[in-house]
Amino acid sequence: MAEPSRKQANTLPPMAPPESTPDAIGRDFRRYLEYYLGRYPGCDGIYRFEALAYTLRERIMAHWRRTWIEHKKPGTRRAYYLSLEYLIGRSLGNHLLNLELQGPVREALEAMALAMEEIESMEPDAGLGNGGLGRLAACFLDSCATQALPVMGYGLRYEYGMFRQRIASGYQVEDPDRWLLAGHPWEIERPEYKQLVRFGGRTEHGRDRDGRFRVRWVDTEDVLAVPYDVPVSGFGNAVVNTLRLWSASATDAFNLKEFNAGDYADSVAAKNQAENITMVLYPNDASENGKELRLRQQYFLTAASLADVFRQWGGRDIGAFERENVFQLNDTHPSIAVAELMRILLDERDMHWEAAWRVTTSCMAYTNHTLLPEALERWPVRLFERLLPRLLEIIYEINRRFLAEVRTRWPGDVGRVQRMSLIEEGAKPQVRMAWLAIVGSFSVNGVAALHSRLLAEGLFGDFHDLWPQRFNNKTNGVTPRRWLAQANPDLSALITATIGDGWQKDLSRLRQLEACAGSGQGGFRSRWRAVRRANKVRLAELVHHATGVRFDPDALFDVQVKRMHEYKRQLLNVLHVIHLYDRIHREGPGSVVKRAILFGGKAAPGYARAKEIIKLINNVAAVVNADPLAASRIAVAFLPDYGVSKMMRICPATDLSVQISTAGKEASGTGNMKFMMNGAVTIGTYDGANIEILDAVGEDHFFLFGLRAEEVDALRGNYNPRAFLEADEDLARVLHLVECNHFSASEPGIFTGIVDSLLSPDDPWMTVADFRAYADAQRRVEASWEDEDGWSCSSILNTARSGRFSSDRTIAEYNNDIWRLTPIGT
Ligand code: 26W
Repeated sequence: MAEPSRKQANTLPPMAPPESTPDAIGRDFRRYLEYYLGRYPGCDGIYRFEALAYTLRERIMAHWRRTWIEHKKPGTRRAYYLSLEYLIGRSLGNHLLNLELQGPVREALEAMALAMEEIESMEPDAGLGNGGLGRLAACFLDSCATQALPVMGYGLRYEYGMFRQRIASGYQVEDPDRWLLAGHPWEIERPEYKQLVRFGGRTEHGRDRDGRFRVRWVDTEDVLAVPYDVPVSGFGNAVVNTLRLWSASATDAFNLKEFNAGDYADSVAAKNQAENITMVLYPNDASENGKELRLRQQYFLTAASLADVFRQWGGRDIGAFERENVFQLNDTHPSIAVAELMRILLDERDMHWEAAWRVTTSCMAYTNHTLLPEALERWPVRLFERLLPRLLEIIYEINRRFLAEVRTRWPGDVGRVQRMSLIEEGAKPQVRMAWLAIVGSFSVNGVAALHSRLLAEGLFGDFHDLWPQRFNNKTNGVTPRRWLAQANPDLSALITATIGDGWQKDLSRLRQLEACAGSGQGGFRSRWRAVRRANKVRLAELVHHATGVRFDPDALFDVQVKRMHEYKRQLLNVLHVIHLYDRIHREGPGSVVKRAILFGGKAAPGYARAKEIIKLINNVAAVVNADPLAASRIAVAFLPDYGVSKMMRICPATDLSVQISTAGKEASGTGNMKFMMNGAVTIGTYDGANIEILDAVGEDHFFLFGLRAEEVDALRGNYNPRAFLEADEDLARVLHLVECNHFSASEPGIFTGIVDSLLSPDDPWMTVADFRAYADAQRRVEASWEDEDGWSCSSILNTARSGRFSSDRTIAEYNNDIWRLTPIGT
């Protein structure tokens, strides 16, 4: 009689968390270290990290269970964030902050002569994402938990995260990131909730006993999806939400076959193919590569997650499903969810098309993260047919009905029907995933005001004509817990001492710092400077350790860190560095301010031009740093392996945040917000969220330059970079230095491709067109920097006015306009 006793056991309340006195924490830490891990306090640091993580996890568990019980209460509406990427970084310090355990843990460790920061630094970054989109997902989870919203994240548990970047002879080299090897103490495997995901096979059409049309998807190759749960703690509210990551595992059918000696090798190969699905994160940022394995990943995440939601829904009335469930699609990567939800409702829940479509389009919401055409996902119909035959049938039917609607609205407009079709016709027909996401969603949003406007006017214009009310903007944000409280503890302490606690949960309170920006504020500005200088010393140590380049903490720290991409225009930045070098030689070292220029970012392994740009940065750095005259004023470094943890050291130490994308290309940017929050001043184009940052801080505290999006568009077609070259001697000298191999003496000609691209009338990024404006804006930076108090005032005002860029504000907007969830426990 297992069942009754299990039921009874289920009614037992969760255990209370263990005590959190320094004594209790110290005891548990040693218990884990010595009894569980079999190590001693003087062991390798990674085990001290693990023991501390387990000690903390025990203190999370009861909150986690309580939160779960709240989520499961009947009638609770929940949201699911579907994302192929979560760039979480380290978790230990974040949980310590959120659980308010920094004090007792530090004390417990000090009693053993151990340093908390040292242990924190042992944790490997969970690099399950590429860049902005993945980090945004992580910030959003933090804000959802902090606002006690019943939101669950679904993602993939990649064995290999984002590759590690090394620099050898100036070139990027990629090493695999086997982040799980060191152990992942935060996750809990839940094989009891595994799901079967089907691929391949064929469909059978027929009628059931009641004469209803039925489709069966048969002869499939199945893969198991095993969930691993990762806790997401809220700040100071005892809420712990769940990030559920799926891992692919072969079914028992494969395992049985292994015993069959005859085709042992084949069956192991098949098993490997199944388990390959979650082996590696695709390192492409902003260009799709159409690989079959990637589509498998997308369907695997989507199917497993939807199946998990329906497992929890159980036999309840499907009519209530749309009231209690909403899915947020993080870009088109999981947009097959539209067709998969239809498949479940039609084939497994016996619904009619119209009712199923109503449910689907009431549950799905889609966020777009890029306007770049090369990033728009399209999958060959042939591939879909082979891999997901039932889903392709459903997409065809969605399209048939949708196009009928378009024809009714615009009779005879054949062009429009072709443009809006979910299927792009041609020699190789393709499924347009963004169109599928729009047609299947009740909400479509961009991630900054300009981006959302450009979507509605351009890329999604036809759809905006049809359904204007579907479109909305949700300007991105970043979590102030990680990006200010945790990354910049000294500045946080100064802020708290000045305006009190509470800003961590209500960042708009930072506005109270405005009063301290002016003179005569009891030395606030000099305390502000002292904290920032200490941060710069720490960053200089990191840079020196990693690159050998010495940064003077009194220099202007001029920083551009982000994925390497032509549209982000690291090239424009290098051209300016060369211009400074040239100025020092022409006008003398006194003509420029002391600057430390930092670059960092990974290039997609297949993106040759981005890799050449890394090489150029490194070569320019080598020449400048080795030149005594130049090195007396400027230092240049490329910091390898830029990621979340590095950014936590970089943004508190940055004076000048470089955000110089070609206008109209950067959907939002989120690094720009982290810098602003920490008191950096931005030099930037009128693009993405820069526009809103400028609006918040005011033009006196932001260095704006360059072409606007409309001007970039207007210039296209008659862009003549050589004319800019002829009109600008500074620019001509800079390009000449590159061309004449001044930075590539031992490898002549390696930068010819870069120079040609800059001088091509077809250069989509129009780098040369913005050179003069950028150099002039940097002159204004120099003048401002020389006024120490004026600069500090701008720095303080940037922090003070950054409240709007908290992801708490963003999530509140998602909740008010899209999700409509009620916080738990209220
Ligand atoms: C299919 C390959 C692929 C992979 C990733 C295409 C596109 C992407 C992402 C859209 C790239 C990305 O991370 N976009 C960034 O999203 C951030 C969060 O919204 C924005 O702040 C950045 O501006 C945007 O580039």
